[in-house]
Amino acid sequence: MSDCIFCKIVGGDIPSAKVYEDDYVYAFNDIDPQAPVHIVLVPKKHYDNIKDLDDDRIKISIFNAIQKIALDQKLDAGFRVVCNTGEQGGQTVEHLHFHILSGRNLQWPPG
Ligand code: D5M
Repeated sequence: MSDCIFCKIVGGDIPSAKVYEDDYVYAFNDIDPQAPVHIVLVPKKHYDNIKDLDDDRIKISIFNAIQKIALDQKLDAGFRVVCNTGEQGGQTVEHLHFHILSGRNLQWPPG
């Protein structure tokens, strides 16, 4: 989608600090980190949210990427994966994405 921030990041039109990439997903450091490690993982193809994701190859890539990032970044003390969805879920960018947060004690339940 031409007006989507994350599509522009995937396409290289907006700069990002790349953490991981494969054929289907791209991960980069969040611009407004909520923890010492805060990575955003997105499918390269635009989906508004997880309800629209219809491609099993991308579903597999997402889980694969989370595992690889956790290992590569040595998130051994723990981490959290968050997929804010919709208005009540706190989603502000309407391109499916997963936050990977680590490096501090994360509270539960979230606010
Ligand atoms: O999270 C959307 C997230 O996207 C939020 O944590 C900021 C991040 N963001 C927005 N623009 C950028 C750019 N340009 N680079 C890196 N990170 C960015 P949500 O779950 O929708 O609230």
